[in-house]
Amino acid sequence: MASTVGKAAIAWNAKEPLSLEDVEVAPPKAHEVRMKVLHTGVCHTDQYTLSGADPEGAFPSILGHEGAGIVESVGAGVTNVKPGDFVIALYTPECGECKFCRSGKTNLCGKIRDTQGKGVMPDGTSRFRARGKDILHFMGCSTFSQYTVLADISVVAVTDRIGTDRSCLLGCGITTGYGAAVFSAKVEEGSTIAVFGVGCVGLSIIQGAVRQKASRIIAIDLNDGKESWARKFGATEFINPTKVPRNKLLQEHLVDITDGGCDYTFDCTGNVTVMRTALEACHKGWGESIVIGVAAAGQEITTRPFQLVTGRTWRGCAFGGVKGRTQLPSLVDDYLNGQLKVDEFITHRLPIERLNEAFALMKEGGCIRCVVDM
Ligand code: NAD
Ligand code: AHE
Ligand code: ZN
Ligand code: ZN
Repeated sequence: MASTVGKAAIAWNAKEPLSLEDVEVAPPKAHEVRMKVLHTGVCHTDQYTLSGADPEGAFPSILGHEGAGIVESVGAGVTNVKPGDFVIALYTPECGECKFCRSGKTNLCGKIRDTQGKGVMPDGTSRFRARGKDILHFMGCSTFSQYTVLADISVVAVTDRIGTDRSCLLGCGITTGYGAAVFSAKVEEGSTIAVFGVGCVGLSIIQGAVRQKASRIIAIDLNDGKESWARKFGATEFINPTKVPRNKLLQEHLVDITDGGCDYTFDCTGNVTVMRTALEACHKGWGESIVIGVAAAGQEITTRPFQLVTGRTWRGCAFGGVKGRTQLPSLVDDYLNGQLKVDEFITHRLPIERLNEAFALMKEGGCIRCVVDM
């Protein structure tokens, strides 16, 4: 097999716009898959890494981790997909064999995590070259490229009846929020929940909580424009933290209006002060706060240990606790059966040539998800 050349949006350095250029993409080695990316979403985490805040951020690299496309070729020993299959890229792979996968306790497969975090394939090398230099991979996906190479355990084949412009969003934001509510927190019927940050992830938590029949879903965002979004997805209340009455702390206000606190709270902002508020807004004795937002290098969370002594639980999850190869096909079925909203998240569409504009849209606050046509 030969290298192929396609366009990719390269992040040469943190804080710089991506540069669209030709990239040489080497053929897949054993247990690797070369994928023609057809659509990619742009997640807040791409912006976070490009901003330089990610301790694992390394450059030059090809970002993007919310992508779907078609298998172009496979290396030796690949049995789970074949050329022509429609696939979703998985930044949380699933090998089924490692200690993590066998534990039944987590979706955090450990098989390739070390090399993935260093921006290389499992054999320690990159498949991308541009301007005579090796370019790093990102989150095992690099979907801001027309062609990318992934480990075979980092792809799942799904029916294309959904369309790759929709299935790409199941590669991160929608699955992350929905999974956090349904599979990680396991929100129960009648629960009171609070969601901090009404982006794609927060709206997906709301969608999951509606499915679990939560009775109060309190959405919280600094942007008043998010109220109508939250209510459209099923939130019962909306709070702008800057408008909390009588100079109360937001956590005190939430405890007041919920007869002692929330059953579940979710941070989808990546702000460590918000994470504390979310924990302290939980009900004494049983409330659980789930951290989803990613915080900048050097940031740490604090609270009084008494908050935990008195029965609140503080935890987090990645990719909603979802095992991609096992569970994503059924989420696609849910979409096809009308039980999972996906189309509603797409506020913008751009061609690859305008991918940088997706980051500007994210900052403006009116964009839930921008789908990029590769
Ligand atoms: P987004 O930018 O679309 O949404 C974030 C929302 O939070 C915005 O509406 C913003 O106005 C709001 N916000 C920011 N600061 C706030 C504050 N102090 N109080 C209240 N609201 C505030 O982002 P997204 O794509 O939905 O991602 C949300 C977070 O989750 C990001 O940190 C992202 O990196 C992270 N993320 C984590 C995972 C995971 O697996 N753990 C997966 C996807 C995204
Ligand atoms: N690299 C960062 C952490 C970034 C992070 O937490 N990533 C999430 C996915 S965000 C998707 O939008 C994740 O999967 N975490 C688990 C993992 O194994 O990376 C840092 O702080 O070093
Ligand atoms: Zn993401
Ligand atoms: Zn594994």
